Amino acid sequence: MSQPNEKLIDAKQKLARDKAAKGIGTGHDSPHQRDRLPAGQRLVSGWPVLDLGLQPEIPVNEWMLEVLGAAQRQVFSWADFLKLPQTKLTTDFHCVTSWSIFDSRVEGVLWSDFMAAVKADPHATHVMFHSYDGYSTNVPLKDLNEDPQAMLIHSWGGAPLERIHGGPVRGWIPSLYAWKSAKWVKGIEFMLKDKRGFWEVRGYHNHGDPWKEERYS
Ligand SMILES: Nc1nc2c(c(=O)[nH]1)N[C@H]1C(S)=C(S)[C@@H](COP(=O)(O)O)O[C@H]1N2
Ligand SMILES: [Mo]
Repeated sequence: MSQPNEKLIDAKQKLARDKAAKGIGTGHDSPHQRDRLPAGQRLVSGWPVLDLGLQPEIPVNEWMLEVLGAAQRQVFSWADFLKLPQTKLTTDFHCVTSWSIFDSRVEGVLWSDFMAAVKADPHATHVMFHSYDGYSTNVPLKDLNEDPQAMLIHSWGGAPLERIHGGPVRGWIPSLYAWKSAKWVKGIEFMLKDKRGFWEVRGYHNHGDPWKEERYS
């Protein structure tokens, strides 16, 4: 398939708008206590696949990661990316559609190590992740910098990240709902002010903290 699945996108957008209109899942105060399973989530055994109906295939020798926006432009090839410090972590992952998975063994580059390798404008406040399927998602730099598990991953469960899950490289931000973890990442844009990404303009919450149930807005 070479076109996004518009029916699916419209249905998800409608669901988000309906819930938001009823005040469901629009966020609530919570002491930021990190119950391991956030409210409204259930643990699943497999790892579901969600996308826009496109699963781009990018061979690693063609894969590139561009740093753009309020930063010195930089392009990482696959080899460049693997030269950055590599870290293995075991983390949880929570999707707004209510599934959660525990104990994913992931490997890749910690956000803090990525930041050390790029020259971002110190005034940048947000990042837009851009993907090979046309997807995008915005994340405050504060969340990335304060999540010690925020990464760009290339491996999951001890094997290369499968294409269906965003390989060669995807974002991995366990402190936010999974839609903030862009699959098939091709660009990281530093921004001096916030701008909404693909789902954020279609009724999803702008922030997406699972422990505050920031699902829709
Ligand atoms: N490039 C891209 N990244 C994406 C998406 C997408 O459609 N395209 N979907 C998001 C959503 S809504 C979710 S829930 C997770 C799903 O990741 P998974 O398919 O590996 O479970 O990826 C997120 N990242
Ligand atoms: Mo999602």
